Amino acid sequence: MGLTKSSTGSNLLVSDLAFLKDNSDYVIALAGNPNVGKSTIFNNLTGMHQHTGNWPGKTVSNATGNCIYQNTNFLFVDIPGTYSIMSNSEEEEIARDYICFGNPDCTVIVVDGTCLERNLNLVFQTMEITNRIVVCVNLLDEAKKKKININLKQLSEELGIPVVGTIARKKKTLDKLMNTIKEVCERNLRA
Ligand SMILES: Nc1nc2c(ncn2[C@@H]2O[C@H](COP(=O)(O)OP(=O)(O)O)[C@@H](O)[C@H]2O)c(=O)[nH]1
Ligand SMILES: [Mg+2]
Repeated sequence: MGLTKSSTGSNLLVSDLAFLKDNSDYVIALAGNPNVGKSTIFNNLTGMHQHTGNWPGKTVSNATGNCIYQNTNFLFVDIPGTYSIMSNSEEEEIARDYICFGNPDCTVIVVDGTCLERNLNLVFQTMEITNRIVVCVNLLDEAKKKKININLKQLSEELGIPVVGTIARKKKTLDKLMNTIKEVCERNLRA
């Protein structure tokens, strides 16, 4: 798509993250449209306190935090919300640079289960950049209230990538997500 590290000025970003990676086993990017629950998932997994809620500009830079799962140290990066890799705003540029050049071990695209279709744009764009990807269908409680039933297995088969359903506020629903992230990271080691 004609984007290079130097054209986007992201050289510094990539070297910064290479340094961060020294202390952890895997780096995991949390990406997705604004307001889908990325920071809620990030906070629940890392024990940190990123701002959550519905106001613009709340995550303007990449926040990082660690999560130890099954004796493995994962560094999570909560990147700003974005609708597209074709960025329009400062937040979207930060997100685009990270998705394209951050080279995480796994990119989790968090999507809103109440409006899946709109969210799939970013999933398709990211699939063109990496195959180390997990789709996290969040807000399943809200979807249920609206009588929206998502066939996660079929979605996974059609996309050809792992899909996990979550309710970000309920920590126990994040266990399957962690398990899947770990699998993707380890599969990559063997590949
Ligand atoms: N009901 C419900 N609310 C959620 C869920 N995940 C996040 N939220 C709420 O949705 C709002 C946006 O979440 P946030 O984590 O800030 O989204 P972000 O913009 O993607 O980082 C907050 O008020 C969260 O408490 C969920 O699974 N179910
Ligand atoms: Mg956020």
